[in-house]
Amino acid sequence: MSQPRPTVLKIGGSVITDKSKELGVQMEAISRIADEILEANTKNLIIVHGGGSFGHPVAQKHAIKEGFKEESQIIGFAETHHVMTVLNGLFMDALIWRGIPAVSITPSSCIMTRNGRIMCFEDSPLKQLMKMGFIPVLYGDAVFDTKLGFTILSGDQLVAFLAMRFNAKNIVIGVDVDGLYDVDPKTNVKAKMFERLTLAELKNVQKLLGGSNVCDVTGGMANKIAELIPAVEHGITVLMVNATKPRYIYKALKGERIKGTLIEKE
Ligand code: IP8
Repeated sequence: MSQPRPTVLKIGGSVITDKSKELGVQMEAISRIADEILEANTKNLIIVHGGGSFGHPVAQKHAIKEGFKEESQIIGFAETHHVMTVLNGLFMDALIWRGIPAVSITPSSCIMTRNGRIMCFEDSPLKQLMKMGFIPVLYGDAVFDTKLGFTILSGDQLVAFLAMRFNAKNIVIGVDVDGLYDVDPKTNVKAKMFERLTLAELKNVQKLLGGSNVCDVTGGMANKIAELIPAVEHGITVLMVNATKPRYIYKALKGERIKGTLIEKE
């Protein structure tokens, strides 16, 4: 029997961490989201989470994204990767102790980038996990790069890559705002949320958006859009919802009607 096309779920770092303090975790959010994932019981799910106040401040401090330039960055790379494994461990705890068969896949061990773009991905373990009914969990990570020595791979690049590689049906992006806006809703009360966007409209929105204003080495909302465009071109539906609100991830995974931004090719 052929397997259903996967769903790729991204949980933003701003949802599961407290971006106002370094290494601040939002354990309640992690637990609630794990409950929602358990209840939704989505077949063929791949989960990716972001770095939030774990990966970003450490990566920024040591300029890891810019690549290897000096010896002092070596410990910075190790620290960045380590704090991501710590955050991933907290997320994995919440999933596994609820009986969700989640298995963590460490991006720095199976992915190499070239100038920041995924160049090779050893995906046999991930394929095997999926075939056997496990839920792979990946995350934005410090990775090795053939040109830069090392860099930062964003969870967003990973989400789009995995969705295309595994011919996903849809991508659900859980963020800390209600969807995609014309301007940053955290700093502009007049911000207008898009309920539905076609690919052509998304490309226009991309031009409107700047980077995020909090510590985010991978470029915030504008980068998110840039990464998603190829996936939408591929025919993959994207739904962006507020994962800080209870039941939104559950409903998004179940395909229920929900406030958020739906992005489709046409
Ligand atoms: O939060 C970046 O992942 P993102 C992870 O998905 C690190 O952009 C290590 C900064």
